[in-house]
This record gives sequence, structure tokens and C-alpha cells, in this order.
Amino acid sequence: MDLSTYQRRYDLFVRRARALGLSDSEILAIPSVKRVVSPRSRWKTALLVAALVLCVGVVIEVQYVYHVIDLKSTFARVGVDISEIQCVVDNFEFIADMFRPYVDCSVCNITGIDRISNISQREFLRKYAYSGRPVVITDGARGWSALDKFSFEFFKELYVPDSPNLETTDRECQFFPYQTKFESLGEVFNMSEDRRDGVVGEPWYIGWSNCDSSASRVLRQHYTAPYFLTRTMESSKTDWIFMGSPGYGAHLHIDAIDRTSWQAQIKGRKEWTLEPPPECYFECPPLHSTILETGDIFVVETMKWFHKTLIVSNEMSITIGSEFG
Ligand SMILES: O=C(O)CCC(=O)C(=O)O
Repeated sequence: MDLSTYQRRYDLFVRRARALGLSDSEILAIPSVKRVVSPRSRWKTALLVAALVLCVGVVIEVQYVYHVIDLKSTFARVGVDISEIQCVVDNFEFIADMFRPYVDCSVCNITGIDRISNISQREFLRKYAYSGRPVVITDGARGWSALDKFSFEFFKELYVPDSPNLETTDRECQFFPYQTKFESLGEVFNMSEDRRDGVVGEPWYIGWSNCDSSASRVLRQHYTAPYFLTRTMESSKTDWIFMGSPGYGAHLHIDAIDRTSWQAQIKGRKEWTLEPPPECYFECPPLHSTILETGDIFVVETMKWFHKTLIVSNEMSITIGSEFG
């Protein structure tokens, strides 16, 4: 049927309705007439659904931020352990952020990042280990041969061709390309010397967790667990390495881990900026920052503080780190 046929039938319907004594407003109130006179277009319906979804999302997020709901225990009550599905969502940082545990906003009392040296294990334990208070230990890497030995070439030679670290398919071997196009550590080590040294191409920044046990043995010959950690706090056996060229670093993020991180600056200088988590925005100072010099160790709870980094030296930055708890 074409449009004019519809129009004729509609006019006929209206005439008959009037003849039956219905007023125009009564005719317009008939549902089928309403649909013809002001049809709700599809995009309006889609917009309505989108607005509804957005509102529900905002309400959940606000309730979460203000500690009204705890997604972890809410899911636990219906028998779902969300830490088990965490790996599925790890790459979706926004979702991972929603599943992180609450942060106790007592970190808002922290007014800056201390720089200290020669701290005893007892004092470290008392003041920094589990307090959420970030600290730089300026003699943290004292006596480590890593300071002389570690370089791009050192790591390139460390991993033999069939090392699981050179591929990204092994789940244990995490590789963070940040904003580069590298797909594996193997590709990083294949870059040209000019790209490596920042003579050509874009700056680069990558990180990886060592999952090669023979490489781990070699690495640990050049550094130990930091002197201020007690044996019971013992560092995890996973080493994290971050490396990159000047002017680049990690974007702002928060980690889905449950242990405190330490990171030693082995080469170059890197600025760390910390932001409180959103649930503490209104109570906390907006941010803290510090520059790690070669030989410094930074201790920070990266699951409490949003953090980003920037290499501020003219030379490449290399850091190595792990976790304790
Ligand atoms: O060292 C960096 O640049 C980033 C480290 C980091 O983001 C982390 O340990 O979570």
C-alpha cells in the first residue's frame, strides 16, 4: 500500500469516529491513532535504552565509589568469585578498575613522598611496608652489580632464541607494549640500533615479567631482595622489567594485584606521578610526584594509587622490580 492509501483510510476512520460523536482529543487518545500521528522513531527508542543503561552504570559506579556496594562480596554472595574471571577482563582496564577492592582513604593523610636512606628493616616495616605510604630509598640498590651490567644488550643476550619470554603466547609471561606497536619482547630486541637509541622512529616504552627460569638465575646474580625487606616479607620470585627511551613512560593506571611493589631504577631517571583512587578524590591531595635517580628504589602500593611514569633522563631508563607482602 502506498502512502496516499494509508492517508485515505486514516481520513475515513477519523470521519467515522467523528460521526459516532467522538471529539478530536478522544480520537487522538486512541493508541493506534497515537502511533500513526506521532510514531516513536527507532533512534528515539535506541537513545532511551542507551540513556537507561548509562544511568544504571552511573548509579552502580557511584554506589561503588562511595562504598555503598562491594562488587566482590555481592558476586561472592551469589557464588561467583570474580577474582577467577579477573583474568578475562584484565585487558579492559575500566572493568578491572571496577573490580578492585576498596581503598582505605587513610592514604589521604600522606602529604608527600619521603626520600630516605639507610633504613632498618624494623623501621621500614613499622612505617612504610603496609601503610600505603610511598617511599624512595635512595641507597636501595647499593652494592648491586645490576647497576653496571644491565643494558638493552644485556637483556637481548639474556634470552636465548626459544625463551618463553620472547613470545607473548605464554600466559605466565606478561608483555606490556604500552603505546608501541611491538607485539612481543622478541620484536623489541629486533629493533634497529637507531630506533633503540631514539635516532629514528618513535620513542618506545615496554615492560615484561620474567618467566624464564634460567634468565631469572642470571638476573638474581646481579641483585638481591632489597636490604630493607625482612626474610618473611620476601620478594616474590617474579621480576618485572621496564625499559624505554626518553620522553615516554606508562600511562595512568592502577594495578589489580594484592602485594606491594618495589622498583629499582637501574639506568636513567624516571618521574612517577601518583593520584589517589576516585573514592578518595574529595579527601586527598590531588597528586604526588617524585623522580627516581639511578640506584633509588621506589616502594609503592600500585593497587591503591593510580600511577603513571615518564622518563626524564637523556639516556634510556631501565628498572627492575618485584612485589612483597
Ligand atoms: O615503571 C613503570 O613505568 C610502570 C610500572 C607500573 O606501572 C607498574 O608497576 O604497575
